Amino acid sequence: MAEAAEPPSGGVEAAGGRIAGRPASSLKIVLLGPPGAGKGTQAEFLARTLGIPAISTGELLREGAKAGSELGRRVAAIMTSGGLVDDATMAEVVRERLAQCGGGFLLDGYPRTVPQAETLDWILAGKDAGLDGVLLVEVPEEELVRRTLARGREDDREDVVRARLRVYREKTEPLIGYYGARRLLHRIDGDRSVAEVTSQMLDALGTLGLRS
Ligand code: B4P
Repeated sequence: MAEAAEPPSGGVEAAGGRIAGRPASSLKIVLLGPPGAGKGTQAEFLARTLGIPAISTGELLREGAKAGSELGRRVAAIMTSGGLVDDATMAEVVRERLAQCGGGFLLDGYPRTVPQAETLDWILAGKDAGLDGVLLVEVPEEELVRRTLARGREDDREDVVRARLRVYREKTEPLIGYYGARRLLHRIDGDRSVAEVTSQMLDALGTLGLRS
């Protein structure tokens, strides 16, 4: 079982630095992984380090639900039951948010289905850009259940967490093959301390472009 700890601050590129010969601020990264894998935890630190915005679709939906917006009212029940919000709604949410990004970004929690990945490819093609890498955070199921129950969000009840894991296996896991075939996938052992997971991610980002 991994212990949460402060991420490393030494030896990493500062915002405005370069990664694999490119300005870190131009990187377009996706964080993929099951619920509770630590995507949000890592996204915050990585985004700050690279100088790019972290875009969490879960957070955008929760904000909408809290504010009682039309979108929020539509998605609140789906989220509390552990289901996925429909692809068309998510396309709208992500297209709007990405339109505000000039350079790079870190997407946390999107895409979660193959149609969402196709939508993202389509949005990026319109910007004459493509993804630089996909970091897949892998954690054993019992540790995921332990972490999410300890987190205690509204959708972190055991029955809901198990339902979300089933949805992940059925709808999101196919993305491993989708991005693997495009040589974008980097596997990260998420069952380590927060700092160790961050280090693996920075190492993986340092190899971007070396495999093509
Ligand atoms: P999200 O908000 O994306 O939440 P998550 O996947 O559950 O969590 P995450 O992996 O970010 O884990 P965290 O860092 O918090 O999704 C929520 C819901 O929104 C979805 O179920 C769905 O309904 C909807 N949704 C979102 N995007 C969608 C999309 N694209 N399509 C359709 N629906 C969508 O870490 C978890 C806990 O572990 C924390 O308490 C943390 O402190 C701890 N932790 C983290 N790293 C650790 C480590 N290394 N060791 C020990 N503990 C650690």
